[in-house]
Amino acid sequence: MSLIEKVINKKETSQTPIWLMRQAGRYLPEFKKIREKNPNFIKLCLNENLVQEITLQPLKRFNIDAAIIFSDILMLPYGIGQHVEFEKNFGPKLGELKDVDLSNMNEDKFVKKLSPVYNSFKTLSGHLQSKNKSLIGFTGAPWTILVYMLNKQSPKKELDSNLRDISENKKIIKVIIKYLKIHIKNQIKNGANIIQIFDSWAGLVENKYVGEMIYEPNAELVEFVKSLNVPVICFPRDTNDYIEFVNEVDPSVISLDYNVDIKNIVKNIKVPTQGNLDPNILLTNKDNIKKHTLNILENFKYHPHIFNLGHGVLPQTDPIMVDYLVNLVKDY
Ligand code: 1CP
Repeated sequence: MSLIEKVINKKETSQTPIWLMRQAGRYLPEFKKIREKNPNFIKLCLNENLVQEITLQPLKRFNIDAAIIFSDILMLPYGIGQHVEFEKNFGPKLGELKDVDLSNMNEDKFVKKLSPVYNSFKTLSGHLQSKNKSLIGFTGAPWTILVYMLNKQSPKKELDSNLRDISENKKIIKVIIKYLKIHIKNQIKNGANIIQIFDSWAGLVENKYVGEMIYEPNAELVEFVKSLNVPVICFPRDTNDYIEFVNEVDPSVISLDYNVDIKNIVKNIKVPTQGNLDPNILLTNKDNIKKHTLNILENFKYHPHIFNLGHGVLPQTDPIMVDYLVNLVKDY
């Protein structure tokens, strides 16, 4: 059993494992080199050899406890037939959802389209098992996927008008959940030991719709992952009540953003936690990184905890600072 699985299953607190959201990718020179030669991001996510190489890049550099598959939450809209591309210095650009012919989509077609992703899990899984490290699979949460599918690009800080029709949203979320379950099932079948569900835009939902747009869809997926005997980490970024989220959704682990009051969390949340160093801290200096890291470790000393950031590693991060952070946690 890997160290992360010990924290989750056995509530181990003697050693704190660490991995980082967005640990593979944009801040690593060895990734940028590959990316330059592969301008089509979707194609890159479907290139089994390169996915393996990129997924393992951070493990070659740092003493981290898990690999997260190099892929993207937008492989789901791609899989059901929505046009998805990534434009340099802009981000994702999606086609119209109304152009997607869902009556012509089914489980077999979807799995066939994403089969290179599942093959990558198979190869990586064998490799990581021998090193006793976890292989993390992931998806976006239904609401966050819906945001991209309807908004067709990254959202702004407030909710765009095309996302305000709640009954229409619920219909689309049903379809998203159907294919998310297929996507999760195939990741697990091919070797994912843990699933993380990214609800990166949970913070955009008005309070009165949090039940329908955040809690219920996450709870349905959590129950599904648990039924496959795999732990599930939820990351409802910027949601206004993590304690209520845990009570309603019951994830195996709750991943915290960097705005939460961790003392209150330790007091009121029983499930293992993950997080929550502000990724901007990695852009400062070693003394400051040490101060903030030790503060998090002290607060979670008696609570099962997986060290991570409060959101993804920023592109301008110096890998030397990441190495420094990992060693701090490992030497604690
Ligand atoms: O241009 C490039 O070089 C591509 C940059 C990039 C990378 C490296 C994108 C585009 N996606 C990824 C990989 C990725 N995405 C991973 C695997 C790597 C790892 O974590 O180590 C993961 C887990 C994701 C997840 C993801 N994609 C999320 C959830 C996490 C988060 O950051 O909130 C989201 C929202 C996306 C959408 C996405 N993918 C890429 C971009 C530029 C965006 C938009 C982000 C935004 O709207 O702010």
